[in-house]
Amino acid sequence: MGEYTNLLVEIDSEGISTVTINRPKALNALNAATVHELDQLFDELAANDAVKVVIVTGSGEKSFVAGADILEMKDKTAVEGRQWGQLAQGVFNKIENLPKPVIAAVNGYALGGGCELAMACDIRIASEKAKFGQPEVSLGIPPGFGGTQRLSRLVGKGRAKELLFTGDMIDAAEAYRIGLANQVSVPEELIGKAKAMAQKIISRAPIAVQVCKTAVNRGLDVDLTSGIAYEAEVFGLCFATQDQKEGMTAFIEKRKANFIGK
Ligand code: CO8
Repeated sequence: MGEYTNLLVEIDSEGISTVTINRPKALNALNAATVHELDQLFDELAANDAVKVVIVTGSGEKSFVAGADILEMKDKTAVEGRQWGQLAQGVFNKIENLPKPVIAAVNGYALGGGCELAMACDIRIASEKAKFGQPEVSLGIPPGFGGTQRLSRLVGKGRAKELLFTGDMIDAAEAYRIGLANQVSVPEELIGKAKAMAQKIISRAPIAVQVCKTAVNRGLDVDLTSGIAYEAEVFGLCFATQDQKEGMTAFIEKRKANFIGK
């Protein structure tokens, strides 16, 4: 793996890579250097067969990611602002489309670009200390890293607009209630919970899991008829995998399946 200044990267023997955004002095705010590092890292994670599931978290107890770096952004021109938004959007799209599951372990503030990063992940587990919000309108801008699009897809139009228009922060319980967080954990168990979920996913048939991810993502971009048609295609293709034969044989033989990802 490459060398990173603002990211801590671990890969354990089970295939779980834990990526920690590490700029604690700025509450892990995303500056351009960090976004470029994420871009490079997610290419590496995609290409590394030893990595099965990725967990994204923030360093320290207080913050996941407190947004895009406001100091770096303040004097941007319109053209630079658009380039900055497109850069991060591209990286977040890469995370969303990584052919492996990505779990956000939201340990604290997930604001602005931090909430958008969490939403680009497949699943969000929130610490009881987590706070979510899109406070951009207090800074004179709308969200620019996918927030206006992903928030409404996750929590619905009305709730998304309320959060976007008011800039209010919500706690983990409210995030769970509206479907922004999948689970809430006591802070000490957050990473353990994320790893337990990762282990469970790793024990399932990898190609089937990957196909679920792609089908859900693609389906939300197209009409239902096209999404259903895509599902039929990938459903059929999975019958060409050894894991499909293994999974069904194991069921019939009343034993645990041993998946190989082929
Ligand atoms: N950028 C830069 N520095 C930050 C950021 C940030 N987003 N957030 C916190 N910091 C820094 C503070 O400046 C402070 O630094 P210093 O110690 O040098 O003064 C340090 O982190 C600690 O922060 P606080 O002292 O403010 O800590 P508090 O516990 O008092 O407050 C908060 C914590 C509530 C999280 C507070 O720091 C805060 O409100 N932060 C900003 C949150 C925010 O508005 N985020 C959204 C940013 S905009 C964004 O993400 C837009 C993305 C899309 C851009 C599209 C462009 C086209």
